[in-house]
Amino acid sequence: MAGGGEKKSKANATGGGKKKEVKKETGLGLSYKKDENFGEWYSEVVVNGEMIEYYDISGCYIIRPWAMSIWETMQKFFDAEIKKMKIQNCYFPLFVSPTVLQKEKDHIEGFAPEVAWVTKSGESDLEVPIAIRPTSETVMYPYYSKWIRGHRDLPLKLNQWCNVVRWEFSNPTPFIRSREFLWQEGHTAFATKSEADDEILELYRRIYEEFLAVPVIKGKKSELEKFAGGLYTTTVEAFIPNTGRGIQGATSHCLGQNFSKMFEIIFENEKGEKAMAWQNSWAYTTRTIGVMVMVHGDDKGLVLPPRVASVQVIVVPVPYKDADTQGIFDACTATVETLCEAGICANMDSRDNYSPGWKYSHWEMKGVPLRIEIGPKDLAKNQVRAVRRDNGAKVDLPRSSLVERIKELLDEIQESLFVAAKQRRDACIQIVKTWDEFVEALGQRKMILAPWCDEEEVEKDVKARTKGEMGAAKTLCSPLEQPEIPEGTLCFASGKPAKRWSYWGRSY
Ligand code: 87F
Repeated sequence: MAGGGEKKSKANATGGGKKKEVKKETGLGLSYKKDENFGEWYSEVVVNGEMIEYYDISGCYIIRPWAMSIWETMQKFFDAEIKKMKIQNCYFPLFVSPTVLQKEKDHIEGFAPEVAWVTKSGESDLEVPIAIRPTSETVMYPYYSKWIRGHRDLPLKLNQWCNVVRWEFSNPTPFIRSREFLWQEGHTAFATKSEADDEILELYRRIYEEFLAVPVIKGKKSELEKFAGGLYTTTVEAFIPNTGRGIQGATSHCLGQNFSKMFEIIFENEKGEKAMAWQNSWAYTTRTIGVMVMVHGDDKGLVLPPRVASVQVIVVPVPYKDADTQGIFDACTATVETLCEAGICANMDSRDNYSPGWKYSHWEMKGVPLRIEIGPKDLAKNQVRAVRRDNGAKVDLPRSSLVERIKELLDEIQESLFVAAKQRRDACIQIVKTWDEFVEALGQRKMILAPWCDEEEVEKDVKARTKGEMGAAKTLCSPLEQPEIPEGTLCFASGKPAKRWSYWGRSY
């Protein structure tokens, strides 16, 4: 099918009886409801909200300006923060030679089916096929080996913003699981044992909570779920109440000396002895945007937190019959100017081929946090009407104190999106002590906090015992902030003494 993606056409074909009234009236609106068909709702909302266009290669998506600007906002924040930490940006090639890729063979083994290869140039076969990076350890670390000679070369702290390709086979979803995605990957090397980077994990938390208004839990991955190449993995975990699934939001690995052994990242320490570097790596991806859409979006479309919205305020003129149309348009123009001068991202929708009602639906679909309407009555009273996207609340504001009030409103929206999302997430958290309670909570799509013996075999057993149509349960993380474990607390699954609290559930 030309230019069409798998999901989009399906959405159009199977819309059936669930079409909403608004769609008939305006040609806008969504055919699926978030609570009724979450998967189709999500596909529709990212397309109709103009974030994504489907592409003719499955699992690949066009990121449109409306979504790219969100990525750029997060990138600007994160990039400035890591520069304060003396982390430097660089760029390594997209292509990996097979010999270098093989170097990491122990843990590449499980990942091998996902590696994409270039085998031809034009009509002729390449002498040696070339892999496309799924991650850049094997690309970067040979050069770390070359550049790190003495202890004065350390620490080496590099980051790159780039795309990676992982040829996923299960259920491609825009932002959440795509075959090509954007990320930053940080790779640091130190002279002494480094811990997985707490500072970076805190930046990831801030991206989710302060920018995307999505609550996350900082935690440590289990042995089964960690990156096999490292000593341990930390994570920020989000939760999608509608599907009852946890989702890894970003990750930071303590690699120990595993890679420096493999790649011979060896330096002479202060005593003149040979030593191996200690390493961390960490990443967050465009998945962040998908999580935000899933958490905040509603039946009218996207709901963007003000801090990441490229348009924070949309001003819509509401002319009426023979009222002073020019006066209304001038008031709109002046309002946009005033707001922009104050650093608020405001725009006017001055198109004359659409009605105000159509424009309301359009900007609601795109998730703009605040709408300002100016009609004849507002003009006469020297006021504007502001309408919140998150809760539909309407308030009339005098033009004299507009900037302060709009700033307050945007802050309030940002805050209340987070509070509401946290309430919904927390309502899904269930503390369980026994297997029966666990099974019941899983059936209710909960994010389960349970005392655990922290044994790999027991997690494998839980997976096996919960296998089914919806997918097995696994650990999401052990929260870094651990509730107390009273003496004698037993593991919910094995009955052995519990070592720590862990979150469990189905996941993306
Ligand atoms: C897919 C294909 C080949 C994940 C893969 O998390 C290799 C891999 O090594 C692979 N999928 N991984 C693990 C990535 C680990 C690590 N890399 C740097 C990160 C953070 C950034």
